[in-house]
Amino acid sequence: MAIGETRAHHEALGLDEDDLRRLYYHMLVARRVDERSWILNRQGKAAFVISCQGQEAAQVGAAYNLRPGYDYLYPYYRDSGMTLLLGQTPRGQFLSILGRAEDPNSGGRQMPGHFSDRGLNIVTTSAPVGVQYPQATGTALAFKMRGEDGVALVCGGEASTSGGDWHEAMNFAGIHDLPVVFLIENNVYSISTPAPAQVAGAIARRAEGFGFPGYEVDGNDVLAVYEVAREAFERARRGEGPTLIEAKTYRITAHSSDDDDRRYREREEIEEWRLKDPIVRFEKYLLENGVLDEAGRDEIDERIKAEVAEASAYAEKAPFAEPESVLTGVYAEA
Ligand SMILES: Cc1ncc(C[n+]2csc(CCOP(=O)(O)OP(=O)(O)O)c2C)c(N)n1
Ligand SMILES: [Mg+2]
Repeated sequence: MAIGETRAHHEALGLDEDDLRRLYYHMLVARRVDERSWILNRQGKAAFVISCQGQEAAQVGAAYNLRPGYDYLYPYYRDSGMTLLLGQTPRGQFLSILGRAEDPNSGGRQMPGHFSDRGLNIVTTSAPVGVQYPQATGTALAFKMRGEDGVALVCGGEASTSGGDWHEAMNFAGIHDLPVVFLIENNVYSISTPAPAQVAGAIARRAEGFGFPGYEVDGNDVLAVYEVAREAFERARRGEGPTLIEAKTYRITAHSSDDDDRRYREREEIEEWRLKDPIVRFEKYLLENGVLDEAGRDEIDERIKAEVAEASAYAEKAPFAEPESVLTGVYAEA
């Protein structure tokens, strides 16, 4: 995929300046919510944090193709950039991270990162890595059987492609030409295991073995991801079947708030990737192409900071679930 650093790239994609500002805003809001979550963790308020940092372009670029509430999203635990773009809020994120009753995903019952929203067709993942793939494929089959043009977008890390569920879902989707887009966010690590010790060969090329196309894309270039994902969504809507996208990116933080990444990777490696930070890079594109000036950029940043501060303060004050409600949502109620 060519990397578009010229104005021609978004114009060729038919994106206007409002689209670009929306993409930028959602990448930045995801980053700022994430940063604030680590502070809450270090303050002893949030038990566990799992980050999207570094993967915002892959997430927002791909999810920009979804029609909220019509298409389905099967995200994985890092995909807050996607869920915020679809309409979840920073407030909801903090309510979830702090385990409050008002958490929109599960009322404070699930681990953070288990995004779920009926109205937005966001289906929660389960904790075992990779189980979302056959589920998304089933949704794609339902769309096809009903004659609807919906698409299921399903996401995971590179290590999830080592599991049987991924291969079975890919095979089934290929056989039945299902409208599903598989997005692999290859962030180089699976907790402490580097990608070469996890994956042999190129993930994108595996699609060929299942009878449909696979593309590798620079996952830190939001427009490049949007472009390749758009082709995949259009193909799915035309009834031509699935597509696999491998977005090459990098996990900037440790795996989660519970591991010390100094034990398995060099600081220099992180610094090298920070130079390719997807948000800095897109900001440069917007400034160079006159979509934003520095005042406009600062205005967005200030707005987000205020929104994040308000959302986090709100969640800190919000009540926990009543103990009596512990079984709510666990068993079907007559
Ligand atoms: C079946 C299964 N095995 C192991 C784990 C523990 N685990 C949780 S996340 C993770 C790493 C997954 O790496 P990757 O798919 O590359 O996603 P990333 O966290 O890098 O975004 C592992 C091994 C699990 N949850 N489920
Ligand atoms: Mg990974």
